[in-house]
Amino acid sequence: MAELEIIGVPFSNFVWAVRACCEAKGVAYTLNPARPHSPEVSKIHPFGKIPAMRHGDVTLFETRAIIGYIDAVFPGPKVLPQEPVAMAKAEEWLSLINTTIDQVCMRQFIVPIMFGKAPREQVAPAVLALQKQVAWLDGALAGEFALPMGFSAVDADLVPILTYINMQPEGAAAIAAAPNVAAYLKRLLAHPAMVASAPPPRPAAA
Ligand SMILES: N[C@@H](CCC(=O)N[C@@H](CS)C(=O)NCC(=O)O)C(=O)O
Repeated sequence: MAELEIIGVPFSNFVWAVRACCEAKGVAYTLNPARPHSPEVSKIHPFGKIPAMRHGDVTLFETRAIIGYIDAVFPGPKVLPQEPVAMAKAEEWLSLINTTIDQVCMRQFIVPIMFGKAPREQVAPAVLALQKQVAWLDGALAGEFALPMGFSAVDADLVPILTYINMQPEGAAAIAAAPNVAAYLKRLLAHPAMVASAPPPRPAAA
């Protein structure tokens, strides 16, 4: 089978999610640590975002599409449920994470602080929104988690975002006030798929 190439810097939360799914399935891949808007990425993603993927003649962009392709084409444990209700629940979570939680936690909070060096007061609205999201997650993770698969694409998608916000005092405080989220993050961060795909320490100026 052709070589699978995951394209994108490893400290991207979405690149981490795709790599975690590969690790969970035992799928071999090459990581091409290209930055957003680099020629390798822009050849595939119309707006230069990461991750992108190449597998033989197949190129893909968008995390959800890449994970779906890998889960369908490669052997190994499924990271997306097959049963209709569980599948719809997973899609519900993935959509929520990719469109709403990522927007607040990564685009409006982590990226301005860590990459843009934005002053703290500039991200105050995002902190309020993040606190609401983490509080909601705490309730959602309280009962029986909707996806009893041991490890799924939902975990791969959510854990990197929670990890990044936990590195900042405002995010760490929100997680500390949410015991179910804190326990979930601790448990999932120890999962071999998350450990094997974890990004190296972030470069000083990224
Ligand atoms: N909807 C895309 C979002 C990808 C995305 O936002 N990637 C970030 C890095 S985590 C990126 O490339 N940012 C650069 C930019 O938006 O210009 C997906 O699910 O893959």
